[in-house]
Amino acid sequence: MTHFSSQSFADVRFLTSIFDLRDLPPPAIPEIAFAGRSNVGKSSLLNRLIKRRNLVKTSSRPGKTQSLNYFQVDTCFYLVDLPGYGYARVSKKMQAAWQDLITRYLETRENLRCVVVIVDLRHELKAADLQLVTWLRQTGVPFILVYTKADKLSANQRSKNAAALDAGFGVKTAERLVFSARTGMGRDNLLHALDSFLL
Ligand SMILES: Nc1nc2c(ncn2[C@@H]2O[C@H](COP(=O)(O)OP(=O)(O)O)[C@@H](O)[C@H]2O)c(=O)[nH]1
Ligand SMILES: [Mg+2]
Repeated sequence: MTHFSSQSFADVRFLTSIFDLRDLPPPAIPEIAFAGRSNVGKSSLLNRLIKRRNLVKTSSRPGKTQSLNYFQVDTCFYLVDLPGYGYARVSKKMQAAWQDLITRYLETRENLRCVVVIVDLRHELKAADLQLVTWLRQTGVPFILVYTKADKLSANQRSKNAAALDAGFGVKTAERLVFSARTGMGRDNLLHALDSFLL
């Protein structure tokens, strides 16, 4: 059994894009989902995690990923890139459809072990992120918060912003980590955290 902390992702492959939950792969192996606002750096985080340059397509054009994108790591688990939320320039109807898809997925997916909620360390607490975290708590879905794009801030600003976000989300230091897809900062911590959900 391969675990995250082995850090060897011998075989990571794109499996499928899901637009309809009836098409989800069989829940035969555990999965970890990655959620966040559009353009937060979700795909970049995934690529850094699996050490693939651009297996997960990144884009400077927000609001692009509209499907659940499945990646399979060896025969052991799935990583799921969820559609980004909170992109103002898509219609309200479209946003509602996305939210409905994600909510139903998170509520019903039996092999889902953890949701990685990714937020931008540079920004103040956003309502949509707090809403998701609150909902995950209420629903009882395990999650971990990742504050990303840390390379864009000084060490001082990092701790200041992280403390403000901690207070806003109501999390302890152990329930979140600081990350950078650009430098790889926080990667090991994230691997260890995810490992504990896969055991
Ligand atoms: N400096 C820096 N830029 C990042 C980081 N993560 C993502 N980006 C940039 O942010 C933009 C959006 O990234 P992407 O991964 O496509 O975001 P997604 O929409 O959440 O999947 C791209 O231009 C990335 O290069 C990071 O940790 N540091
Ligand atoms: Mg993306």
